[in-house]
Amino acid sequence: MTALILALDVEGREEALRVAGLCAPHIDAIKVGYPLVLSTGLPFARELADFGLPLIADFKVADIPNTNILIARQVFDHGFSAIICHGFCGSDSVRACTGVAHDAGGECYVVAEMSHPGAEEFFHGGTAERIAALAAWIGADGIIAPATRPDRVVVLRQIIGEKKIYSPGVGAQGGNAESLAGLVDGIIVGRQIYGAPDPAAAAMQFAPFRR
Ligand code: OMP
Repeated sequence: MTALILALDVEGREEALRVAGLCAPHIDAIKVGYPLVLSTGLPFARELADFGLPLIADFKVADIPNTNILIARQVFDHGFSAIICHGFCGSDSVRACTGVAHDAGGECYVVAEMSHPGAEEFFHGGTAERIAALAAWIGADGIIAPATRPDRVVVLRQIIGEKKIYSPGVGAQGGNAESLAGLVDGIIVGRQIYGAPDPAAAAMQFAPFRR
């Protein structure tokens, strides 16, 4: 099964609860990032947890190991089940996030290659491959790889083997879920769902893909 992860990039408590409430029966996890946390505060995660879905903290953590540890502790102390960190800071920084995640019984995902056009400027040329290898070697739970470039997901899959791949870029960024079938463990979808007139119906459109 491929999970459907809602990127809840809305601002404010009311809108977040509205969209999450409508979509909860049709999704497998909620990803929370800066737009929502900066507008509500981290403790809002406890309210979202009431929907009974895993919460993924997308802070793309990218700092020295000690700061990564402090950030990751905050994340897991507030009820998240997974954290996303960057890989380009190196093995010690990734190990810091992964260690806190695993101590808390959670997971850590490492951004191997981003989905937007500018990502090619730095992630291509071997960097994404090196980050994926690092994620596997450190014992992270998986990587983030671009739905906008399924060919790159194929390459990164060969490196990380059976670890999970979560893939953003479906919908608003031009990627489509069908091209990722059988390749990834989860797709991350934001605007196509939360920006739709009927977010529940938009989420339900991915039902065939989740089976
Ligand atoms: P939409 O483009 O609205 O579907 O949202 C995609 C979500 O995935 C946003 O929360 C992005 O911040 C996130 N994302 C990417 O779009 N590209 C990446 O390379 C990595 C992420 C991420 O780590 O989730």
